[in-house]
Amino acid sequence: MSRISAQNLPANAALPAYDRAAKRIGIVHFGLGAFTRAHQAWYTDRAMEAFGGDWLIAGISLRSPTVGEQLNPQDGLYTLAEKSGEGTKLRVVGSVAEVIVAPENLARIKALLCAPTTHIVTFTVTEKGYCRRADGGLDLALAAQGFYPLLADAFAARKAAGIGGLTLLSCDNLADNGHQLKRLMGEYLAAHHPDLVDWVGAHCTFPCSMVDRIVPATTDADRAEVEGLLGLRDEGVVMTEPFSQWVIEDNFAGPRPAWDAVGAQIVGDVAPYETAKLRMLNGAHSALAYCGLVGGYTYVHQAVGDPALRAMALRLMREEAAPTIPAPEGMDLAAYADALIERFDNPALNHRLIQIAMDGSQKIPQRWLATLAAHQAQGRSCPAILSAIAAWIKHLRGQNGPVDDPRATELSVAAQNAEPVSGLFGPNGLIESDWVPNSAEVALIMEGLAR
Ligand code: CS2
Repeated sequence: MSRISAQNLPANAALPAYDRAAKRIGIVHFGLGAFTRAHQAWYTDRAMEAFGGDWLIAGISLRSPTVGEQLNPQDGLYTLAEKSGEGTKLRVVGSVAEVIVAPENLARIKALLCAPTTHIVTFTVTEKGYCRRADGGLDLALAAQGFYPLLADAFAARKAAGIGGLTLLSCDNLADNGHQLKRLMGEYLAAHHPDLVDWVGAHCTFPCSMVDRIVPATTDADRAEVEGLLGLRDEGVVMTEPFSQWVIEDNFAGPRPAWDAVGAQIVGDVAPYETAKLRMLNGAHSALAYCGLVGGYTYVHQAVGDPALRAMALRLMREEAAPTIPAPEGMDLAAYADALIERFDNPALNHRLIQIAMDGSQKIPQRWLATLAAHQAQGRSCPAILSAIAAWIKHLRGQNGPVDDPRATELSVAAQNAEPVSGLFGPNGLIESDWVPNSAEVALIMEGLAR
């Protein structure tokens, strides 16, 4: 079976209706995984199709050659399959021009980051890709292996050549993602390139954004299914749900694609959207992941189909998370919770709980702990989140197999204690946050652990 490429595009999938060969790269993206291909690259593809512009994307992989091996032989083309109970809708996405693996191709990366036609750098490097220490500061040793030195080099070259600055747009599930990136980049520059701090402050921006689309990791079965539909082999297939949302702070250093004309919201303040999404969607997701795995389920739709887990997820969203969120204008948080449950129910996605369970130490603070802290201040407790914490501790104890987390070893040791809560949370805990569990909360977690 031949590989999908610019020469043999299939007739049965929607194709990008623009001349890719005539377009230039305008965006450099760090971490071109499945999520970006279902989200930012798809928005950019439709924006170029409807409104033009030179916004092809060059993806940078900091370590793994896999995505490059999948996409480069296909001219960067790949199929996006939207799946629901009603069937599968295909679109061939044309916005990715090339994928570059960092260590071997530093010159190419530098040329792209320094090109006057590159205006935006986007990031989906996951929570751990920002190289934060437990206290939130930049881990300089880790940062040396990440995107920071590449950007610092680019800033130096742009400054020297008198080229404009860049918009640095974080698309990861971190609270205040743009502000965090700005602060961390600032810490890196202060340590290694203090001469660039003022230039970056004057020429670059770091908008916050809220990104939302459920994108399970692609499996061999997914690739085989799309091969049957296309009559071509596509190694870069991405599966996703019909829903998508992108809210971006209106804070660009230069031009941008017409993302707002194809569904993105460009707003003054992203925080209310981001808080609602992190505490409700992602909060419920992580709770379903740990409680669902402990309950013997594999996929999100199975876990949320269990009446007790469904009630737990609804309680977490409606009664625990929602009251702590200043609702975005015009948004009804109760209706949002119902819509999220419906998305979790999607029977066609096969979204693995173990995928969500990964990197809990990086996710839990913004998903659960901020909610717990807000309620504690009012003298209320959060039984759904506390039961999810008990399930996370069981996960750390190895109940669901090996733990995939950058801090797995120390977390697993702390979780083995007869009273594991104080080793994980609070003043002597491994996870820094404003939430210090009180005795009633510890008791509820211990009850959950005994169940
Ligand atoms: C999930 C997210 O894997 C996870 O941790 O909670 O990737 C989630 O699917 C997305 O944020 C949805 O937008």
